[in-house]
Amino acid sequence: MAVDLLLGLQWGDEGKGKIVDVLTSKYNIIARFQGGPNAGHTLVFNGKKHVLHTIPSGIFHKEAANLVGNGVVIDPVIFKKELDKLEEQGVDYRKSLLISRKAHIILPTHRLLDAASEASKGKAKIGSTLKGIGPTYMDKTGRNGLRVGDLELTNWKEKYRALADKHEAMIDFHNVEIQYDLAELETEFFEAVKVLKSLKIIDSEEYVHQAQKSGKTILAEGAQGSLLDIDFGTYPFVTSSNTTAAGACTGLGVAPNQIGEVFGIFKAYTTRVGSGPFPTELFDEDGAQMAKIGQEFGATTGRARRCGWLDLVALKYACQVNGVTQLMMMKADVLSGFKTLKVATAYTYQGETIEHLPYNIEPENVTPLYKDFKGWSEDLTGMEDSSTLPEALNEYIAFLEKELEIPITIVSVGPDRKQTIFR
Ligand code: 2SA
Ligand code: MG
Repeated sequence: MAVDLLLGLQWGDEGKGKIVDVLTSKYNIIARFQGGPNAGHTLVFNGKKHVLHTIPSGIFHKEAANLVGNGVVIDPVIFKKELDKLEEQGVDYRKSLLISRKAHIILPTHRLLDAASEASKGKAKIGSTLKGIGPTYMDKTGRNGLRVGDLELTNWKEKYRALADKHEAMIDFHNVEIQYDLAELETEFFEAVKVLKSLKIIDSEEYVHQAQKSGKTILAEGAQGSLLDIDFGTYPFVTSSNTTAAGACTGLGVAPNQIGEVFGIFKAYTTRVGSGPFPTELFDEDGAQMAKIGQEFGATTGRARRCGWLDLVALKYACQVNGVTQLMMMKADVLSGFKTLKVATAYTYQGETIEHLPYNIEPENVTPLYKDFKGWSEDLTGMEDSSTLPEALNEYIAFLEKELEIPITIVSVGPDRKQTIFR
């Protein structure tokens, strides 16, 4: 069986967690393939909100297996907290949660290094979630990392110590004030490692391969968004993994010719949390309305998200890089009540009109060109059927489908599982 992918097409927070949860009943295995606890995947059902960071969004479904793939970076401390929360809610994760031996471990000193690196950059900081993501992937590609499989070796603490000592020297090198008590952080870390080691640790690429051979269905769950991809995002204001489709191949061991559907998730408008260029960003009442109605705050850090109009130039680029086969439009309900909606269809770049994403989309380089759409006033949050959607919204959707040449198969009209309209 081919592996289906679900990816964010913007700067993250598109609502991937919600859709994975909605689709999980169709899959045997849900697998995360990149990122780590920088992610915040929000699920709402039975009147309750759940936020997952490292654990796949299929965990609330008893029948599904949930795999943390080799491309993911795991902070045992945050992971343990997530497990504790699941336990409180009566979720029996021991049978269904699987962890790749080849996933890398985030050390306490990786978090400190992240903080030191950001502090040393001053105004040019990335706006990292400070979860140690960048430094951990640096150690992975630098061939110094500690992996889950290492924890099974008797001398893993020696490897840990050598790496942590090196990190301390690197923190000093940044020459910024970082307050920390490493002994305290390590006590918490070693406790959490024990918990991690008690889980089902597997050779995940073999597991995925056998699952495919035996006809099991797999959904790969992306984290962050395509414009935060280390290669194709707005570098250096990106995360440190491949958030795009190719990341699922390297982050799970799935061959490229084994990819099936690619579900591209996007918000009906755009948000970004952290630094970096955002051509359609709004600094007016419209932006404030999106932030307020859409409750646009980081699910991991609580930071306010920046808001703006939908950017079709960037969205086309993301569809192209990922090979999206179906689109899913989120938070359509948040746009109710706007008199006019705008979609950026091109940019003015160096005096010319362009329709592709150029190398540099800093505000001084690009000016978005907008097409106006009539808004709608109807409250969508109680709607259950696509036939009830307002005409103006249908026109908005039809325009996007025509421009992107990909069908929009889901329109989300609220955070709850039930507020999902299939088309
Ligand atoms: P990092 O932590 O080193 O990966 O940060 C690098 C950039 O990537 C952005 N980033 C994110 N953007 C949106 N959502 C993310 N997850 C959380 C959420 C974020 C939060 O779901 O709301 O709570 O603030 C996420 N993770 C990383 C980050 O903002 C940097 O721009
Ligand atoms: Mg999020």
